[in-house]
Amino acid sequence: MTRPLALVTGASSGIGAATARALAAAGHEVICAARRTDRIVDLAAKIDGRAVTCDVTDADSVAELAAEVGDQLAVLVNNAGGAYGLDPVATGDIEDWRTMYEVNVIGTLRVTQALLPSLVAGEGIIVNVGSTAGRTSYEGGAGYTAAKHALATMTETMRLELVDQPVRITEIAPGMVHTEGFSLTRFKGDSERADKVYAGVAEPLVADDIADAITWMATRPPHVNVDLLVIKPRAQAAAHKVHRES
Ligand code: 8X3
Repeated sequence: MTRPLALVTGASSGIGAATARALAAAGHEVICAARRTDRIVDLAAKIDGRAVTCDVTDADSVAELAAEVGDQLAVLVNNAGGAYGLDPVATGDIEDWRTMYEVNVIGTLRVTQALLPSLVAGEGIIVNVGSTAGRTSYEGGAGYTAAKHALATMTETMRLELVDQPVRITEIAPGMVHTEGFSLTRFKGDSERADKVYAGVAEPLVADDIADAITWMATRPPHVNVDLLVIKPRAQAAAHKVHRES
């Protein structure tokens, strides 16, 4: 039997890799897209999927990805993204801001534009991986919160514009998720600072928690649009309100 086709960007690690595994377990053929070819080749082999090397900031690369997808797509998970730096606005690094906007916002736009016809043809769903950072602001986070707010607005706008089309437009907004890469990227490889983010938090979310939620969103019947799913660990009541055990 033909499996419905799913595509996950940023599938080389963390939430993306976990989501590729979860969608495959739920019966999808999954295209794993990311820049790090060796990682996605391994993952695709394990889940009987396909690996496509792709940089969402590169138009040619995304065009090749769209060609690999073909004319029908059931699930697009726009997961490629990330945070770079935690500087105040006054001293924020413009290149960090540019990178965050390029990957989280323009990258999602580029992939979405390229695949929208296939998603409409496949009565598909888009799951944009946003963040609680797209719903609130916090000191030092502005480059990232601004990008995730933009992503949230893009998602809402698309849902308005495509209301008469057979495609679902959704966002998942995770809070604190302990993955191998997120905080390490934010602190540019400084593992001590990265570890402090999760210090004392009994149970931060893990990538599988988000993958499970995305898979649930994607496997609802075609008339059910989960507009926005905000998901945080029990120990995190708000961005600033995290319970830590000393
Ligand atoms: C990750 C959540 O709190 O680091 O998207 O912005 S946070």
